[in-house]
Amino acid sequence: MSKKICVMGLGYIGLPSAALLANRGHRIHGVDIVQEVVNTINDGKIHIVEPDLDTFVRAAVESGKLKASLKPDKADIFIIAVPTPFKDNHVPNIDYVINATKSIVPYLEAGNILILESTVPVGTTDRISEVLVEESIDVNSLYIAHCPERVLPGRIMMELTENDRIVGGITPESTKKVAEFYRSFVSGTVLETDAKTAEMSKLVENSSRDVQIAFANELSIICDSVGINVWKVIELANRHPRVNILQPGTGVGGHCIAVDPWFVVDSAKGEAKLIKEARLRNTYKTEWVIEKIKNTALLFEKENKRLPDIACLGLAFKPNIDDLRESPALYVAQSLKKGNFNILAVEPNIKGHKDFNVCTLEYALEKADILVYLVSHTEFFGVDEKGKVVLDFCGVKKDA
Ligand code: SAJ
Repeated sequence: MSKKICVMGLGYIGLPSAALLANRGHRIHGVDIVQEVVNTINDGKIHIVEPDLDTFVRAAVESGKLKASLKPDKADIFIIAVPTPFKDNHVPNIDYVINATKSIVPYLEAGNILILESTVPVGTTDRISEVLVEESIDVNSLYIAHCPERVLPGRIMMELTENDRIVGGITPESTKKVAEFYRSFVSGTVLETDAKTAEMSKLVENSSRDVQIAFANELSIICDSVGINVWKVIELANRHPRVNILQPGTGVGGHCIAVDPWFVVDSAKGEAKLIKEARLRNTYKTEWVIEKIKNTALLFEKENKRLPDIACLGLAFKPNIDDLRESPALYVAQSLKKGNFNILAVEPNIKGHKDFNVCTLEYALEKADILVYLVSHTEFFGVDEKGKVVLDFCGVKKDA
């Protein structure tokens, strides 16, 4: 049955969810605090890049099922999908979640569903409930649950419906009601639990990936120090039926995996030692990459009596996307530039960048003295390196 749904936050999760639900026949009132975002969406356009999202948003707006606004409205279901960053000391900042909650207070009615999709520290869903009580809302008349988003940037439209979902309510009745809603559009399994368990499950999914990537990154540093090809070692070790080592790289970027482990560290009262160390190792890997490039450049300078032109191949936070959020590759290129090295920045997925004259791959291959692979974009495999000095941090030359 068609519902009126108010989606708070029209970013990487809120907008795809809003567009998907509108295309399933629901009436969506999307809310964002940025006027430009609201205008763009109401024009049927998008402000983020994600495969197929433009088609979904255009169809949703043209059909009149999706409208964006700066203010919430009455609805049957409220979905909060706002960012949860951390503060300077890695302590989680849930201000956006709390503000979004307070802003819907005037519109809440008995029987409404309130879903928190943002990734949050353990206890935040209960905190929402407390905030509502403080605002004189009868929370017993609402269904409140956490249903963490789990979609992979680049595959969002697909994974929104195909992934299994976890629903954890503040009461068993809330869990049941919210799970029922997700079952109406998710083809994956909808798993029921309580709010705190749902919150922790989401955090450990990303922490688990961070720890595994840290293992691969540490391995890459060890292999480098003893002169072994890490990609070959991983390929061979992964032939064991119960071993599945991930890929080393320039570091861990994006808005999720490098953030969520800190939420666990914050909740764990000193016990999250491995998770914390993994996070620090992944950050260190990026600094190690910078040092390696600098040393190679200085050696070149010694031999050639001039500083080399360094091609930084890839700026995005992972392969084949245009997303530069918390990108280690971008950080490497920026740090080298700050250190007065000559940088040729190549990123086939973007048009330009404020810090660099982004050039074509062909130009960089011709002009550079040192080629540095930072992101394994498809375009970089098998290129003619013209005998240049090459540093590969992301496995473009795995088999070399
Ligand atoms: N990375 C490696 N080696 C690998 C895999 C990834 O260095 O073997 C790096 C990537 O290059 C990138 C970073 O890790 O810099 C993160 O990329 P990712 O593809 O692992 O994940 P995200 O950040 O795009 O999305 C993650 C996903 N979580 C998991 O796979 C457990 C996604 O499902 C979540 O919804 C998303 O975080 C989120 O929003 O929390």
